[in-house]
Amino acid sequence: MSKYKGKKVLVVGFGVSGVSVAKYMTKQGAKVTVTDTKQKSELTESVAACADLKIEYELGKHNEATFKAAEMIVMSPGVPLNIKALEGVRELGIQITNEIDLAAAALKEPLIAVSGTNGKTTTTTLIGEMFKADARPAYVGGNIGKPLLDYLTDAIRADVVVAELSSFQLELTQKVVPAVAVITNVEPDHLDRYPSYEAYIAAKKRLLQACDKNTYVVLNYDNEITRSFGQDCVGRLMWITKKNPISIGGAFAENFNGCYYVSAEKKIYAKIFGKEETYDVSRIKVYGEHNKENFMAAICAVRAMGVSPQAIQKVIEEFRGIAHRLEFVRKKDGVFFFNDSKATNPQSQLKAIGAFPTNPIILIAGGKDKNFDFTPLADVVRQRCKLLILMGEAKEKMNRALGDFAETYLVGTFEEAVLLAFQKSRNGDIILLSPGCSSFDMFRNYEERGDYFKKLVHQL
Ligand code: UMA
Repeated sequence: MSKYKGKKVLVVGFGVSGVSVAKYMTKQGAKVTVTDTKQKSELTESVAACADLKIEYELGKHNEATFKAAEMIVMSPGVPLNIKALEGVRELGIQITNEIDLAAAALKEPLIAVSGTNGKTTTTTLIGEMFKADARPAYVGGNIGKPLLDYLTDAIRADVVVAELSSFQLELTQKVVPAVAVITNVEPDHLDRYPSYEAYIAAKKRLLQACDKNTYVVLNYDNEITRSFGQDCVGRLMWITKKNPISIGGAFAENFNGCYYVSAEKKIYAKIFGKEETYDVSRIKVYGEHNKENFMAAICAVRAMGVSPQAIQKVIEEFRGIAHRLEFVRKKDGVFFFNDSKATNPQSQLKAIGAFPTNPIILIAGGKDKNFDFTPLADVVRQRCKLLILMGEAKEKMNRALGDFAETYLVGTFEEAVLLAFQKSRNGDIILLSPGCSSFDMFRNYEERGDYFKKLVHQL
């Protein structure tokens, strides 16, 4: 019998994650109540997805009494933990958890957990593809958009579960003990949710703290924060770096375990627990040098789990990237359009601009500000962007930080931004949507923003 049978479970937030929890918990025999600050009329998709389930609804508000009456509260990642209704709940001893932790507690298969500020979706996808190329089924979910609990509710069978985990999802995890943990990098993000950058780093570090001595831990040596995480790693550490370990020297070079990339040779060298291999990355089809880091992280993760080097090489040559991440949309009148809607922080924008070292760039940016400092972009904007087109809530702030470094236009609508970019473009230019902000001021999510951009571009 399920330990949740008859339990009063409150699901907070009724988006993708909340729906998944509601389905799982009703199947387990729990008494499920769903609360969301949105009205029922704004939640039609979620309500329809759960139409057959016996659920109580409290919509349009979060009622403190409902929180206090619950025996277990399951938070959606987008709901901050400082909402008023949660005050005083902990003292009552009510368990507060999330979808990821519920899944981790019930999973029988090894879990490969991937976090980091940038590159985690690509790395997660690559890991899944590498397993697939080795004829080993993998379930790929988490922050990538497919809830982990669906794997259990739908009784899917796979050899491994690969989960992209955001800092929001890690805030409440207790039961996650990954077989492999990857942290791609940590850079400023979500500063609207966290009181400080340190608090955001601490949330990311929870993945490291979840590891035990058997966990393979993959960290990026070239990122200051993840490099420092190495000191606190209790698991089997593997590094990724774009430097030759010999140039770093000392014990690091002697005991090197992981992957390093040699740009002049276009090769990734892997030294993984005594096994040495070389991967040729001269024919990869995705834009941007930063992708080498994603490939290295994925190679470490899957080699730790025994995926064959042949399967890995096949994916290196065939992988075409993920939607909304430096995605090539179209070439029109000699102008190239790229959709990088997934770039929701300035570091990610830097990588996007850096992916095009020669052609002039018309950058479309802006959206909902997450309390970022955009001044670190000034240099690349000056060097690489011939035009800046700014929109959304953050446009004035971005203009103050970057407007002096390229010809800049502030526009009112997304349509205007795309049209103006095209009017101002010439043969050989790159029109790049890389917002550096979240999309919530104008869209439901970055996917909707990217899809709309692609639609407008195809209409030109
Ligand atoms: N809500 C409340 N009370 C609040 C705040 C929000 O009830 O105080 C409600 C909203 O009205 C809405 C619901 O919560 O109906 C939305 O919940 P959510 O924001 O957790 O979104 P989900 O649809 O459940 O999707 C979540 C993740 N979203 C966020 O973390 C913001 C998805 O990551 C994830 O794919 C999905 O669970 C499955 O795991 C998206 C994301 O933007 C892609 N992630 C951030 C990022 O990558 O930067 C972290």
